[in-house]
Amino acid sequence: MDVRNKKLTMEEFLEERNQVLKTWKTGDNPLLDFAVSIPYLKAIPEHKNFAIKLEKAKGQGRTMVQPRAGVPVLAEHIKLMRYLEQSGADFLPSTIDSYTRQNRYPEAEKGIRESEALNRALLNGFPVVNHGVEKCRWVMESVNVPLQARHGTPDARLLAEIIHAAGWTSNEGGGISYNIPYAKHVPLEVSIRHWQYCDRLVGFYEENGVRINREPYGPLTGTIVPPCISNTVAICEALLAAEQGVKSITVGYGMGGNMTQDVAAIQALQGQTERYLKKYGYQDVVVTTVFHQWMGGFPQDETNATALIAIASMTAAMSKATKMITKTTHESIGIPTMEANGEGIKASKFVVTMLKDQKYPDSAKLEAEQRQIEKEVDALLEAIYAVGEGDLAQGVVKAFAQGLIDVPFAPAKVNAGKILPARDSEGAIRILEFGNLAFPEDIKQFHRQKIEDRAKAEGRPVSFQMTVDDVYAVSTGNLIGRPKKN
Ligand code: 8ZB
Repeated sequence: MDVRNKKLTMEEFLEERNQVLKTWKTGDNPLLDFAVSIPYLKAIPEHKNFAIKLEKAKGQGRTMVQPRAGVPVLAEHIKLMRYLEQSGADFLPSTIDSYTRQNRYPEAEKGIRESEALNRALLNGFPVVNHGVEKCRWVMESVNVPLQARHGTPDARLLAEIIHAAGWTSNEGGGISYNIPYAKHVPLEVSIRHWQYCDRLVGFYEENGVRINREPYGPLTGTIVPPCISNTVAICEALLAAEQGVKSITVGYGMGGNMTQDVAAIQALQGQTERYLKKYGYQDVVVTTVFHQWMGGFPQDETNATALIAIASMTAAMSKATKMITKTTHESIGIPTMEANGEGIKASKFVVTMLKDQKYPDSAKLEAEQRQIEKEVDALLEAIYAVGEGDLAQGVVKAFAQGLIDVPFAPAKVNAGKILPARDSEGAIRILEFGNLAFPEDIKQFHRQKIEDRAKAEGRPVSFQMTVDDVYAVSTGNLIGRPKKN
């Protein structure tokens, strides 16, 4: 498959749509006719529209709070959504189960039936495709805040059709961010092409006066990902989405733990995404940001976990991220109970509300960190466009194949997996092994120096052991994986 960063024509889109809607029985539903879905979406009040509410939050400089949550049985899912809204969620998710993410609808069907029979959740999310448009509408009509699908699906075309027709005004994901961390064998050109369809669908709704938000998945593997890597992927997905007509894009970033680097990363992400969109001719896109509370291993102790949630909330609020995705005290165990999820929202919202009028102060150090990230992102994007001979989609495919851009700890075969991150002596995430990453020598030198300084402070050589120690550090209450002193 040859993928180009070019808007699908209406003919291409509609022809493909005919096929997509046939891939599972719930795709054959009159509610999926645009003549039905467009008026339905237009009638949704503004406070339940994801794009509009985000834009408002951006204008106010407020950080909105959103959990992750999803259970297989409809009535239970609605109860969960209502409870989380009551707990203070500004936006609601519906986390989709893993079978749906893999397009394994017969197994999802079985999971729903067994969950109903045993009165116990046997799927790890809400299977939207099997439930179909009508039931997804009920979910939306049962709450008073905007709804979004959150998943990890390389081919989310039918999923996107169903959720948007049901009035869910945001979809998370992207051709890179829902492939590299989530799949092993899906070619990048295939997932990019499928997400072009999802974006084209949103573009079509936008052309018809319906606002719909799209959110590339920022944290990637969630495991000490250097900000330049995740920001570059987010900007690529923003550009790919904008080409298909998307007008509301939320770029994301997963907390690293060094507060200066985290604030710098969010600020760089906001500004650089806007600049690149303008540079490539997309003038009227509203860009917002989402900060993900710590995505790596969590402490088991629930009080420690709450403390980590509070630090994350502080960083998000001070960075002025538009939205924050919350964690819970159950993170180290698995999917949280409804109650634990609500507590995570409450703790998070308490902190962002306390800090709503404060901003992380400008300083030479913050400025330097932001410039560093921007310089690295510029280098990576330049390499991507160069190898794609000006075409972003081609560039992304080839850049991953050559390791010019590389995501640490990712399962996908199409990812080189040669870079190794490690923290510096202040806990900022740097790069220890570059693989074939498209960095010029001066940037590499900066990273080497930072990690050498740490090594010296710890009295040990620079090595892969640092990376290993850093992966586990936060779960033990440390940011940096220092060797134990005896
Ligand atoms: C990449 C996202 C991982 C995070 C949470 C995990 C983890 C996954 C559900 C969920 C509540 C669900 N997560 N599925 N949280 N309900 N069905 O996503 O716990 O934090």
